Amino acid sequence: MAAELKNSPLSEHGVTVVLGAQWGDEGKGKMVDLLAAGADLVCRCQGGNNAGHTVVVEQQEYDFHLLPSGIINPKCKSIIGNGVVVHLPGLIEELKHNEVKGLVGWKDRLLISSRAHLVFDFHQQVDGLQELEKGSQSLGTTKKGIGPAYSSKASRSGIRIADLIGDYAAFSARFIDLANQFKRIFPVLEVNVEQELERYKNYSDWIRPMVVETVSYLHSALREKKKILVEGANAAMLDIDFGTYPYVTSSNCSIGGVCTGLGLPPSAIGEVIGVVKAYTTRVGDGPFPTELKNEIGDTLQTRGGEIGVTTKRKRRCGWLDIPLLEYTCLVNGYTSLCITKLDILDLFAEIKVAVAYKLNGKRIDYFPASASELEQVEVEYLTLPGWSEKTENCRTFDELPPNAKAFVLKVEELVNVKVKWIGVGKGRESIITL
Ligand code: 2SA
Ligand code: GDP
Ligand code: MG
Repeated sequence: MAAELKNSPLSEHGVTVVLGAQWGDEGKGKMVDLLAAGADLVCRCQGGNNAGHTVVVEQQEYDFHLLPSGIINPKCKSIIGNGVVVHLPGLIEELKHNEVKGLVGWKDRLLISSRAHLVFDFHQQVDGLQELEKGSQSLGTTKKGIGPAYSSKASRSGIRIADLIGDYAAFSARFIDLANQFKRIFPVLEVNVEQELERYKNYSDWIRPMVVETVSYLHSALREKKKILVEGANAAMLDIDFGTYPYVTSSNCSIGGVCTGLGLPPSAIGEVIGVVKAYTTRVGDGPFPTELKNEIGDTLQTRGGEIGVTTKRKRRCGWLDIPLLEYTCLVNGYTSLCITKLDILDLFAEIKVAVAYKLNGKRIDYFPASASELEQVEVEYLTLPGWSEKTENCRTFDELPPNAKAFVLKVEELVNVKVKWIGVGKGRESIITL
């Protein structure tokens, strides 16, 4: 079992939240796994199995999509909250796949909200068809049915876990209605209703023991002063409201999603950790001001192993973007930062950091709301000297090369939030606590 993280902010007085500060894949999974060693509960509040969170323990690499990254920890309960959309075949597959890698005892630790909505296979098919229809305007979704499932939820025809484990005849009728709704829009959609209903009957028996009314469960945990950790999925720039709309996912991946996705009031929230990759990546389409479509970008991609955990797509890479971080900090109110993947920058002679955006030659003091405006910004960079030294084995801030320290302190100064952790490798041990 992992040792408790030094400087852990987990407290009996406030829920600790881990959020992605860029476009996702910042290394939230690793941070959550580390913090989970001291947690009683680890919760997912939004998204679905579009997310891909990697945890590396003694050379074994686990990938989690719907499961909270704390699931490995034998001492804490893992909760899939009401704001998550759940594809049950995907969840079963994920459990099997990670069992092979050594995940044990999850049955006693996994709890699922009765209010969580279901993602059906036809939602996934529709996701693919919608992308196809958009052609060159496609969003580059993961095709996991996330958009269509949240659309069903918002249009009030969605089906929840509570419906599945309740009256099966009522569930069946709603399933048929929902499938027909989509078939009217997409006549090519293939849904074998009979087969699906039979399959879901089995799923309902399988899932019943794990289903909980998680709002009261969480609030009793709060009263009992349990240590609660929330794992954000995706990231602020993919937030349906604050991200680069329409190139976003369909949930609130910023702080608001923690409250709505778990039934927690803002007053319950304590530390908000923003996880920041030392450079920027994005997977899928949409504007990306600091993107490097050159050798430097290719080097970041290969050195960083920047490949989607869910879809295996190559991630686009670019320099760190401070205006973006300042913006997501406004929305999320980070109380501390964790900078990850500093080691990936080890070999660069010079490292650039975007410090301002200009439009029509003038600096702007807001983050553009429209994708087309964001595409037009001119980026102003600060160039910092690299350190050309391996940082992977550094375990204290003092052991880092001077220029690496200066990079971290510069980010801290520019974003104006304390950096409390620095990642220098994939494994649990590769973390520096400040
Ligand atoms: P969706 O499937 O409707 O949520 O896609 C909408 C946009 O959100 C992006 N998105 C992601 N971006 C980064 N990481 C994600 N998880 C996987 C990973 C992604 C993968 O950990 O690598 O494997 O490709 C994630 N999930 C959704 C997506 O690319 C679209 O731009
Ligand atoms: P998440 O979606 O935010 O949980 O991140 P992903 O798991 O999608 O992608 C992050 C990748 O970076 C994973 O392969 C992690 O194992 C890896 N990683 C996390 N932190 C570090 C770090 O500090 N250094 C290096 N080299 N890799 C890291
Ligand atoms: Mg990821």
